[in-house]
Amino acid sequence: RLDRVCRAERPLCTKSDEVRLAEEASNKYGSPAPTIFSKVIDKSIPADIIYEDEKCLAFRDISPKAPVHFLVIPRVPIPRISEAKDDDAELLGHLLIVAKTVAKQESLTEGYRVVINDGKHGAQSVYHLHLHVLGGRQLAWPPG
Ligand code: TR5
Repeated sequence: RLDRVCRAERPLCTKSDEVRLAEEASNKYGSPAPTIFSKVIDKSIPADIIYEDEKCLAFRDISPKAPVHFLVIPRVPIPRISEAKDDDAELLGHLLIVAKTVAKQESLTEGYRVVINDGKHGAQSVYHLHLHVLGGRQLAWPPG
């Protein structure tokens, strides 16, 4: 992405690149490529949304890997956990609290698993940060 190239090779940046950097600095994540989850957030595609507030929403995974499998996503498009910033700490904590609240709402009284996949080795397929919450059956450990 251009912003990363510019940061890595700053002396080669043109003035317009600098303007772009300044604009992006005022918008913490610049303009990451919108993913399918942006369309879930703006409701331009249907999803089974089971919780929402001003910071995040939770919806059922379209390809569930357990009897209960939902995702919790922030409204701001942080691409992946490895790109979260220190000042995202409150938001990240909020996502965990929402995961817990919705798990209770889903009656996962015997326990559940919260997973964040990051990047290629983590098998992340959608680059909009999301917590998976899986439950309703005995889960194995370790994951594959
Ligand atoms: O592999 P990672 O961790 O990135 O997980 C992405 C998850 O998004 C997978 O479990 C997919 O099944 C799920 N997914 C993908 C789509 C989608 C979805 N869950 C709900 N609704 C979805 N829509 C409408 N479209 C998708 N492409």
